[in-house]
Amino acid sequence: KGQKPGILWFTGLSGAGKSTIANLVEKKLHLMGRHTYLLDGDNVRHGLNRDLGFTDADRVENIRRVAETAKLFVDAGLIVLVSFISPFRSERQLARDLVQEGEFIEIFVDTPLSVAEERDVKGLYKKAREGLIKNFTGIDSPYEAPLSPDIHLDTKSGDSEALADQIVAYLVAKGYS
Ligand code: GGZ
Repeated sequence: KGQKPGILWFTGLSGAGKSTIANLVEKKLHLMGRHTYLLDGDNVRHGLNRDLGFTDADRVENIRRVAETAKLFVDAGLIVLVSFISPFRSERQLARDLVQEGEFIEIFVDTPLSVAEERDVKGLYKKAREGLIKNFTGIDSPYEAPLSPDIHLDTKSGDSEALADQIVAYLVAKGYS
């Protein structure tokens, strides 16, 4: 059985659905007998990166540390799922350059701002529009969409299961089974 390690790097706006899809993919990988680890704001921004906020400089450092951490898990042989906005192309490229070619899979969770803002599950967009949250991605802080992601997810259907299946199919085709 193959145990190829790698990084599944989810990028997209707040509320795009990154974490929902990443969690579903992780479950499917477990059923396939793969050892995984999920890095996201919940387990990183409250611990390792609790000194960082949302200025450009802090986001750069957030993603740099996350990328280095993901590389350590790859060294340990795991499939790492990384779920952060990761708004800057240059930092996503740095993350890619830390591992072997083919071990970094960039997944663009392409939910338009209008859709994420309309859903506003956590009410953060409303707060950002009211000026209660500064430097909010898509409002007053930039998001640089991937130009050539390895996987481009169209979330219009809202079918997270199908999107997770799309990622697993890609992995199987690349020898990750
Ligand atoms: C963007 C913010 C901000 C600002 C708090 N801008 O939807 P969420 O709540 O759960 O996910 C968002 C999360 C983004 O953190 P990341 O570590 O992924 O960002 S980055 O990769 O840019 O470093 C959102 C919440 O934190 N949040 N303030 N100003 N998102």
